[in-house]
Amino acid sequence: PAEDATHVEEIKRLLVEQNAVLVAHYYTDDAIQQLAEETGGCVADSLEMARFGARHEASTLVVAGVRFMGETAKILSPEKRVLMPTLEATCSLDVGCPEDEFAAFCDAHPDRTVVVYANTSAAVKARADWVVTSSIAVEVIEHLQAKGEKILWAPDKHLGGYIQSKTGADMLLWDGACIVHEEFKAKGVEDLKSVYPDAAVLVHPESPASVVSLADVAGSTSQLIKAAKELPNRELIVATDRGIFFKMQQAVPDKILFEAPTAGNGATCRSCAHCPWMAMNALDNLAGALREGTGEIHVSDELRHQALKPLTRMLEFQA
Ligand code: CIZ
Ligand code: SF4
Repeated sequence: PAEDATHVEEIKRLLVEQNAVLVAHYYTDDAIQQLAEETGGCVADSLEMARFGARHEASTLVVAGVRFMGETAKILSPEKRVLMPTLEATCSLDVGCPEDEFAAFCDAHPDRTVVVYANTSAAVKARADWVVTSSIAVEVIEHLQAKGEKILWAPDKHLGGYIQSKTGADMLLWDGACIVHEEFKAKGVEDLKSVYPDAAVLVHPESPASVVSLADVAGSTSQLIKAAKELPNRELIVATDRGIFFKMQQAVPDKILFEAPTAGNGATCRSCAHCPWMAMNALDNLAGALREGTGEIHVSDELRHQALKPLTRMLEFQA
């Protein structure tokens, strides 16, 4: 619509005027991902968003995603102004792991190395020995296991269980889940697979184990896009937020992508596999943030220093 075009022009102008760059997650709306691409920003998973933002010479980062992504950007780039289209965009993993309860859990298990998923608040990261994203979680846990360490893992129990099954590590799991991925149903994937027997199944490991067990490839968003390119299959059944289809279809224009069903009867639910918090990022509030300077992320110096340690471990481990 005309209104969108007006917002797009305004955002492009403000990005230049304010020496700002747009960093967007794969799960945001197509229009936002497209704008990030067109303006020299990036569309990525949370690890690459953080790296890109830290390396970029812009003085303002506009982070289209959810709260923890903005916080991570600020922790890694304290000298930059970090804006988000809305500060209301959170994550069920973050919400389900409050700092006080998490600290008590850690205190009760002092013999364990604390590894937290990136989808957590700065305060929870501050309590951790390691932060990981789903792209490198298995490798980090293998590394710790080789040193004989026992793990306390938070917050995603499905991802934790998946890593445990891959590595055999001793992991104590926090009871958290992603409300989007938890909805995928094995029965629905099996039914779809019976209609398209040659389709490969791609699953993000925030999904239940019964769904991951059907996967030809389980991995992070960036790993799933890579797999879509490398697999010979022409048809792909994809169990992750449908925002990923924008970049995945670009990567494999000739392949047919199916959303994995979120209902047991095999019917594809058009609205379930989309994160309600990612969906809060829109062209109008993005333009508003740049115009008014709203949605700025602040992290106290103390918290920043504490959270930087486990984040730096992650970045250095991968480098
Ligand atoms: O589910 C999410 O929020 C993911 C996959 C985040 C990320 O990019 O690691
Ligand atoms: Fe959190 Fe799930 Fe949304 Fe990702 S998709 S931000 S894990 S609720």
